[in-house]
Amino acid sequence: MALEHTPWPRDVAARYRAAGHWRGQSLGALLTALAEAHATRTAVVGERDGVTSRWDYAELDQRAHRIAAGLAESGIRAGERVVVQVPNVPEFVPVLFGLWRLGAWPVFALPAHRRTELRHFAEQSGATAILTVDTHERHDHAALARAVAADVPSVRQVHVVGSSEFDELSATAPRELPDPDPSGVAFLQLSGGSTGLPKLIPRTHDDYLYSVRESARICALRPDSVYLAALPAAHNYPLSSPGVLGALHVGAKVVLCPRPDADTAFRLIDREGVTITGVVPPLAASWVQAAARTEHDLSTLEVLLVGGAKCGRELAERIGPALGVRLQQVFGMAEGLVCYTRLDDLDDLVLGTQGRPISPDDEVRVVDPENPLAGSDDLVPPGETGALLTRGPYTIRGYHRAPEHNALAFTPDGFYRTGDLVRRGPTGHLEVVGRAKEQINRGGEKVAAEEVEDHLMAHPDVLDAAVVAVPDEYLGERTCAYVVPVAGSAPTGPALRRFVRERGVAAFKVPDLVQVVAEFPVTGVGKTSKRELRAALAALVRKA
Ligand code: OOB
Repeated sequence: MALEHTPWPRDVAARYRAAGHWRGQSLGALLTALAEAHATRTAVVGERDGVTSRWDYAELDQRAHRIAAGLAESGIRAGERVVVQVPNVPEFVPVLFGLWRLGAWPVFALPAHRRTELRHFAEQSGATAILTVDTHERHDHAALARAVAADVPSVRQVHVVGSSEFDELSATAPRELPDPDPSGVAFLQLSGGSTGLPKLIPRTHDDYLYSVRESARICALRPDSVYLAALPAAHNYPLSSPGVLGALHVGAKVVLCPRPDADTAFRLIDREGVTITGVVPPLAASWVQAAARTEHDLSTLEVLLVGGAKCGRELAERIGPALGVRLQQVFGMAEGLVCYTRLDDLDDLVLGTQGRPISPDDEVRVVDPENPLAGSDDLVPPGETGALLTRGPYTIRGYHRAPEHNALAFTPDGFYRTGDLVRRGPTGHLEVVGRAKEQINRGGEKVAAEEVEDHLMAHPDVLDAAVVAVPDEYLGERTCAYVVPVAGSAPTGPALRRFVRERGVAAFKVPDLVQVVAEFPVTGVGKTSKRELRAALAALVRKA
């Protein structure tokens, strides 16, 4: 187990327990407590195939018990990994709690992921099952899951929400199952990644529940709050910041939005009396525009969280007036650290920063941005830009089964190198000013340059490839792939884009632009430096 999960040092863990951050409650036990406290209050509202379901806490609890028992009966054991690719349908919630009750670890795929990514998640986690839906947005997810199961020997089962098999499984009589250790791993989240395919992030019951509880408090969730999960709920942000779990934690109502477009979201905000939701900046911009001409009543909406990518000041200033909400910026990462602007912060902080950490025990270092391995001795002066390092009671100490990557991604004393460039103000609020990692943030969707380069390099006509960010008015950034062809070949942009798509990857990773060039520029001493190459190309594109 040591390689799979790098635990916090014993004395540090004891400190987090003594401080009351880690309370020894499992996520399954949380639902039991919620069902006792709020039995008849509505917990989950969602739509699948045009049918709306509305479950109270007692029913959610029952469903989770039955799914846990059904999965146990089908042979899934505590500690096994289950790749979950379930979009925003109501079943998402009882499926999660069912797995948690059983002590199996969900591996959270996004609906956009395709064969290559799912295969990687299954292989990397050693998953024994995939849990999915039949179709979603015209894509056949059941067929995708079966194809992956055929490729990955450890995967023995595929369960499809909405199938008769799953209905039967969900009708299994509940049974007593031992409560998993709250200090153990509860699930694997995905990293945005900057090298190769996404890394898997082990989060424990204890650490996750701490971030959920504090997020709910910081976002002022109450039992009569209504949270709309507008983004795919499996992502850390809509799941826990404060998200689906934050809302459930206080006995509030969660509404799962099948698509994040303004028409769908506004309809649900109006119908369900939504009070709070979270979006990425491009979505915030489109909601701001749509609000001017909507016939839906948005007056119940109190707070709009915006994060996942930088929300520029201009957009930030438009959000409150256009939507009649208090803006709350959130800067977080699946690895842990989450920062929020506080609801009572001065406007200047709310509009101009990405917030401050959740916990007094979140440790933040802002270090020399030129030195990728900077640690404790390389702090920049207060207020200056540097690379953000962090450790704390809900930030992991290592990725799942990735010892070599861990040696680079974490300092010897356990700080996570976020790859973000920030400035820290006197109030502790952070302003995200850029990025040192080789990742493109496409409106909140993270694309690792190297991952796309590897796909391009697999094409027989491609000699070399470099993927860089291009500034984009709507998404913030888009991807541009620069390609040097093999002598005598002439690959075209459309052909290369099709090639990447057909390798079975999420559509958001297919390069937005492809430029075929004769050669990459070289540095003064004639060496090809990929880092400088990217900077030069990015500058070129910006000028154009
Ligand atoms: C969230 O999580 P991830 O894991 O998809 O991405 C994390 C990365 C950060 O390291 C940073 O580069 C970027 O996304 N990011 C932001 C940002 N929020 C995230 N960059 C600038 N401004 C922001 N407000 O994206 C995530 C997880 C939990 C809560 C919110 C977002």
